[in-house]
Amino acid sequence: RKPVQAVKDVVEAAAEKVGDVLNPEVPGVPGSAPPTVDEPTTPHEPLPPKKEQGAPETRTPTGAATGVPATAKGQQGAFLTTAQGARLRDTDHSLKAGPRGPVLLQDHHLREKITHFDHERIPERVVHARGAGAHGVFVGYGTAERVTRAGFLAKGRETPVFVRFSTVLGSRGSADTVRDTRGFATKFYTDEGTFDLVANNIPVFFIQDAIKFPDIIHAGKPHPDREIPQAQSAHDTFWDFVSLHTEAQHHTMWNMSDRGIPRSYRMMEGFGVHTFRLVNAAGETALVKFHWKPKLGVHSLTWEETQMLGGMDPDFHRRDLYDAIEAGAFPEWELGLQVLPDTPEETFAGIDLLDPTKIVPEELAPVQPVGRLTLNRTPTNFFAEVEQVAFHPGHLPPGIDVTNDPLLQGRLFSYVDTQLTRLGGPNFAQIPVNRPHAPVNDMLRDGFHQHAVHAGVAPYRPNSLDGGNPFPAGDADGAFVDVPVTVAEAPKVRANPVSFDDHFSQARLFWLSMSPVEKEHIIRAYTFELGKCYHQAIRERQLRCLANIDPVLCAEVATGLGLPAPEPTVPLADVAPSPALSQVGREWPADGRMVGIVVDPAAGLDGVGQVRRAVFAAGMVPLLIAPHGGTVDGLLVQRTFATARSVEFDVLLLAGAPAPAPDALPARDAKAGAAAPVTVDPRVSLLVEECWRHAKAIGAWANGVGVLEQAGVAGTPGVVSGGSGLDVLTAVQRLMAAHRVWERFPASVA
Ligand code: HDE
Repeated sequence: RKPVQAVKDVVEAAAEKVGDVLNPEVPGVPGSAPPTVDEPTTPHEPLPPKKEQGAPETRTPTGAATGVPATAKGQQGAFLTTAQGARLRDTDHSLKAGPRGPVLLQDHHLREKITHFDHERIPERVVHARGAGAHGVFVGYGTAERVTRAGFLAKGRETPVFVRFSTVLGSRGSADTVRDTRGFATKFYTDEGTFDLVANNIPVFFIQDAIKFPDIIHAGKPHPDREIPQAQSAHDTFWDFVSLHTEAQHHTMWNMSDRGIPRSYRMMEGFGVHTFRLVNAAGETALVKFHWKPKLGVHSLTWEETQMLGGMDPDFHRRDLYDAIEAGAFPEWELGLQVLPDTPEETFAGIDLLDPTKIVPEELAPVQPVGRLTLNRTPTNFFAEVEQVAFHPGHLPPGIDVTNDPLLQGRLFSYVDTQLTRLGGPNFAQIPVNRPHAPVNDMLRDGFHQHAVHAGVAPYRPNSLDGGNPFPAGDADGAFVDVPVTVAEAPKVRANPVSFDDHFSQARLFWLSMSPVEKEHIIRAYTFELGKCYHQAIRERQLRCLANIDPVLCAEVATGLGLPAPEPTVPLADVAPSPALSQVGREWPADGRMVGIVVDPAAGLDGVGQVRRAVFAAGMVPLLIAPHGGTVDGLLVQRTFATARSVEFDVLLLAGAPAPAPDALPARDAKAGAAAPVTVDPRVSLLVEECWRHAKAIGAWANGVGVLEQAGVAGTPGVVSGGSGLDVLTAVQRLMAAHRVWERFPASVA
């Protein structure tokens, strides 16, 4: 039995008993309530670490041998000390010449405390500043042995990992649900050295050569004069650049699609973007594209949900990730490989594999699963782990090598370079979260923030004084393999291969692969974003790009902008759609989804306890919504009508029809002076209206059915009522497999 599964079982068992894993403070249930916090008058032991948060690589070592008590965590202990360990008598008053006198320069504690505080911030990442991370484990399937010697892919091999998800454009405090590309960077602590798969949730990039990176980022970041807008692409400089720099059109199309607004980090694909080269034990090579496939499927928010969340819960994705992990609904992905023959041309089915603006459709080269990633532990300290983690596409284990993709080549320089500023020197690999789990025996010495105490006198090779150590490894010792590819004899130029000039065919392929509702969303996104530009010339130029992608898309966006649709300037590409690119039309497990359950204490909670247990058993998370906090019929209330908002739930169940509370906002009907009496609390009606508008499944039983009537949604697609609570849940679960009730969205294009 895998430890991950065991943990999940324990959490689920506790959930059964406790009734709610997200709010474990149920009085009287052993282990559910957090330890009581003593009054802060006498020294006492610190609170124990949270369950399942033992991270050997990030903690102060503990145990008898070290003399550090098991409860020690970072700098904690019973008594406050200075940074040098001297116990302090007072940390609330500066040392002064009398109670009304000036502060004395000799107050070393004041100066230490303030000085350290003054330097608490480090520069945020120049891109991908906003992110969230978690620990987990990767288990290989053994299916990749034929193509790579990388040991962590061996059957059953478990490798600890740390993953950081991010948005690209916003600063550290920006909202999670903005329209943007998402980062999906994974650090595999393999026993052959760290492997960083620094991926995105979009398989192509804006540019083909790293030298353009400052250009696209300067264009996407806030305008230099007013520093707005934050974390947005809906502005002039972004569209100015992408309309002039047409190789960006494919990536931009993905951003304008539902992929740009994921429902959750747990429901995103990941892509290595570049083609990498694999080498097996026999020295044979293959080209490869890396894919992460989420167990829960690929799902998105609606545009209106993202807007609402920006205000109501800017931390939505971060919270979603941590809540899911702490609830035991561990997010999972399969790592998959598209294996492509390593030919001298480095092309596949006419697609240039060195061009990072191109995908290889899965229908042409299937994604073959080689292992499973499970995230099962939240960080202990956000700064220490998530902020200080340092990824680098050049951190590769033996068996994986780079190609000449000019975007990848530039990245190989950039990632170390940026850490020198961000983490303050060359020793960032010694920061706990960055420490390899493979033994390190380098000859790198000194520098800022050197934590190692290197023994020996000869950090150079060859030497005789340290016994000749360290020795270079050979093939038999698992040395890294630089695949000896032939470098073509060619003139030194600043130029791209001609194949890189095709900027529109795959944007068209993506567009043609979308379902009508997804096409509608793309049209609306372009119309919104271009509508936010101030300069007409930029809108017109982008319409000319769209004309080269698809005339229907172009015409629809032009209509929305009130502009004429231009004619294409290049022939439309003759491409076959790739159904794998669509998010609509498949079925997925509903695990880890949030199920809001509205109850009416006045009418009793008949059947609600049973439904909650069934929701847990199905791996989902129930949240009870009641007029007030506390408990209702012994069940814990997680959300009140004041704190619940539809955007938090994937599905809404109505077990009652609570009457309007005296403090409720006036209902629409009341404002309009309509004759129909308002019998349901308007905040509940609003929940229903919003869930309906966002095409979420809605179910009601008992009195709850009355709410559907009041909201005018009874009998419409995706709204289930009648029978017992369990019958309704079963019907709703069936609907959830498609993620949304797609037919509720209007679609003007075929
Ligand atoms: Fe990055 N990128 N990038 N990038 N990137 C960074 O490194 C860069 C690119 C990606 O959670 C920076 O440590 C260049 C593609 C992720 O810590 C920086 C180019 C892909 C993250 C950098 C690219 C990515 C970064 C900023 C063009 C998808 C967040 C802070 C050649 C395959 C990692 C840092 C984390 C972060 C440079 C393009 C993914 C400046 C020069 C393509 C997920 O080094």
